[in-house]
Amino acid sequence: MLEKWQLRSRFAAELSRMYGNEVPAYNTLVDVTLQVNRDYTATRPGSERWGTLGRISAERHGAIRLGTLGELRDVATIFGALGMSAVGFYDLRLTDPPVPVVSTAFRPTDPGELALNPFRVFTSVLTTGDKRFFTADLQRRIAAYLGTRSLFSPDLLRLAAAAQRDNGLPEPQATHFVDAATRAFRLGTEPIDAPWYRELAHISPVSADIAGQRSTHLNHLTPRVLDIDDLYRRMTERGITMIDRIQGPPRWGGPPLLLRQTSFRALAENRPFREPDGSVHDVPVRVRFGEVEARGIALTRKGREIYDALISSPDTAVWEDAFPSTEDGLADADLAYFTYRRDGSRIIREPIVYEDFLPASAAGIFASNLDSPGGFVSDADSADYGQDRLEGAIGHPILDPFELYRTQQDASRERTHP
Ligand code: OOG
Ligand code: NI
Repeated sequence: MLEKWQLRSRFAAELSRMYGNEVPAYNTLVDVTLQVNRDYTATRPGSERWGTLGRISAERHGAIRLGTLGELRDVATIFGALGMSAVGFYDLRLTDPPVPVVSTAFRPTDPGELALNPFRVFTSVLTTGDKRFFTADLQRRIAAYLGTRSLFSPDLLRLAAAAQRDNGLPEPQATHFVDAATRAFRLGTEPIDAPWYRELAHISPVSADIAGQRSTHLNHLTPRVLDIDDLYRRMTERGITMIDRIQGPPRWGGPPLLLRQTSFRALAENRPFREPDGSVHDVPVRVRFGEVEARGIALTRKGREIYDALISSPDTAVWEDAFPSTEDGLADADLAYFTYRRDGSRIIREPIVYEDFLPASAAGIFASNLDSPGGFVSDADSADYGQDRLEGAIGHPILDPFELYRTQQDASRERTHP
């Protein structure tokens, strides 16, 4: 019997292999990431407080984009079988620039499960009903198109339900399940309806990527690096053009905060497009890319408010004024989360690593990797895509990341009492 975490860990490894075969620059990114992490841990004693080299070497997040709440329900079944729950609600319609999606992240929530394998997937759903992007006529045609596709085979969903129910799968079902789940996120090979894709791409490239084809695909896969500035330098030295900056706070004198990410644009990939006269020809499409991230300490709501107010400032001094530059200072001011354990008569405090995402960085990732921003039909958005609608599809409440960190902190404190 393979437990859920073993299925998760196999799935993450299979996706990584598939993505590496299809997007070779991803393999370079993973190689350089491993080198940076080895060098970092070798020269910085205590760096395993941020995660063991074993966990970090296997650590990835993926991103997928779906068209409907029905597709979200199916994905929740598949990820549920892998021990991943929906955490956090991200409304990217509110970011600058707005993106017509709402998102959540599927991930393990228990610290023990995260240590076994922390694989997470940022999952977005197209807000087809958003009047700012789509006219009523186009909304109808998008819904009709999406209504006729099925992303996941009945076999895959049946195995997922069985794994969910039995807390894992025996062989050979486990292998079938992981293979089928991996294949569901491969780049499609079926010809794309050219006028339809172009019509959507003209309005919003994200909508074309989501609703312009009959399948979904893994959009990027992100390894975790311990020193993202070093990684950025080494990738640039290898001749890989990264986006112009690292998203998130600048490098500063204090402990790493939340999340810093950067990415490179993938090369254009040829996709078959079918014209109305029936002819099929290759068109270069840039959708898949490579991203890398450094994870730091999880901030409390209070810490997060400061962070959000500063996020556009590249000036290190501004950050050093606003945040205490030591873990003691962050803990005393209740700005960040920690765990506590007793070692003899001493209490040892460790940072809790941020396991989630940031809407501003997510919007930046969407925007930096699309060919054009797309336009607006009008400025009123009456579409209802709140958290409760996603929860209805998923069949569970979306968990609040702050609550998860606080519960972990409080539970660890409890255990230090004799
Ligand atoms: C998801 C973008 C969000 C991140 O790391 O913030 C994301 C997407 O491009 O579909 O992956
Ligand atoms: Ni990402």
